[in-house]
Amino acid sequence: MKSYEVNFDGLVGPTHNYGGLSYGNVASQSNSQQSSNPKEAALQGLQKMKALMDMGFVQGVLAPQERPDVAALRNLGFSGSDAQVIQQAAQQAMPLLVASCSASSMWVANAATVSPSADTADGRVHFTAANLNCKYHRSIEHPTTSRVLGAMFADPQHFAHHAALPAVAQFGDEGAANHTRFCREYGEAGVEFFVFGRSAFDTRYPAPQKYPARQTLEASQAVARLHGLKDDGVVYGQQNPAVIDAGVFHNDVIAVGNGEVLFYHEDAFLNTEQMLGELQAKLGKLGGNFQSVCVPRALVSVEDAVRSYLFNSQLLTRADGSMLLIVPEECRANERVWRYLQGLTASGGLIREVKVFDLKQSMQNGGGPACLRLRVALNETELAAVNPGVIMTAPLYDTLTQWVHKHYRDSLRESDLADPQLLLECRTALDELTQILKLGAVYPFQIN
Ligand code: SUG
Repeated sequence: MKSYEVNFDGLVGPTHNYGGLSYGNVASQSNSQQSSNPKEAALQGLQKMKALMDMGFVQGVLAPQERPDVAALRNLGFSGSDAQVIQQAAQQAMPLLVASCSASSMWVANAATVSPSADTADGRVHFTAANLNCKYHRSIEHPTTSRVLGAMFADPQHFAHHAALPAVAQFGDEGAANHTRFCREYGEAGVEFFVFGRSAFDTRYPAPQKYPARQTLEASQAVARLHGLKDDGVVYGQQNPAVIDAGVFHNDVIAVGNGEVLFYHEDAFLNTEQMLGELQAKLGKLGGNFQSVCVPRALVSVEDAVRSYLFNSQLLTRADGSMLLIVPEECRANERVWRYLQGLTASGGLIREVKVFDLKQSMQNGGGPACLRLRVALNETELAAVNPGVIMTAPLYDTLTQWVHKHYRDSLRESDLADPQLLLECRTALDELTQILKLGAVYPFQIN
């Protein structure tokens, strides 16, 4: 049976802004308080989706969340009408209003961890929503994420959904950003590679000194158990704590994998040789041939990797079996990274082509091409069971583009977040969106 890796990209929400909310994420911190352009952000994302669809890849779309999150503000003690809740928060606790307005759900690589049916004990595709416990503004995403994923992958015969792990730091889980799957064909059993930043219970594992390690080993192990993965189909690897302290807050900022290939930076992991050996042995048992492409620090420093987001790229298999790398414009702007990429494609190796996308609005908050997509490997039957409203087509692209032009502002600053009109604009836009994507009622304002 034919199988696909479908990229579901997060549609940027109408409140996209630069809140400086993510300690340890260099871009988020350094662009704090800049004026954002939500319309441009959403259009940049849509253009990437359209380009991949035009290249022949199956592309999906994942809806943004209701922001400002008035219910979250009510949980923190603000009361009255929705407009009063926002007004009180603006007067008494602006950081909480900013957090409740973040459009961070666009980075859907953090929405969930997904295991394809070929890997799981019950032969269904499993999803565990990420608790995103490290940052308050992200920790409020998972209830709506679960509803949206439930509306997209609704058929219980093919899809199993797990609630987010317990909301404590010991089970900090950031989803697919720290999860990669290696396989021969997407529909065949593969090896799922979970990368963690620290252990919550075992002091033998080192931890970063400066910035938080967002993913724990225990969270990754719990997800593997929930999904019914076999020990032979799982490898755990630890991120090098030094790179977390250099701004690598998720593993997808320093490594990316696809098919049988891992593309990574020399400094990305601890015990790299042992880990690569395990990946090779386990994929080998499944008949696969694990291959790795290491980028040496002598050619690209960790700092250049973080600045350019070289590894936050999408590594895609083309029809002829060769690979294509989708990178952000910032890679072309960095002389050393661009030279490396030109050498890489000219070398006749696995990665033959590089395509550049302008995703500046998202990049300024630390979200590159790979952050914006959630990969779901599906066989033909499963693909047919996905809600067809969320699969990108030329008419859907046109409809979504018009929808963005109709509803989005082209400038947003912190002071605009207190405008009660913004809430109404967002709800009107999202209500229309649920009809366009045929999601049913998924937002708090539609349910309560
Ligand atoms: O969680 N930035 C996100 C970026 C997530 C990137 N995702 C992956 N690497 N997969 C984060 O740090 C910044 C929001 C702000 O500052 O306004 C933010 O949440």
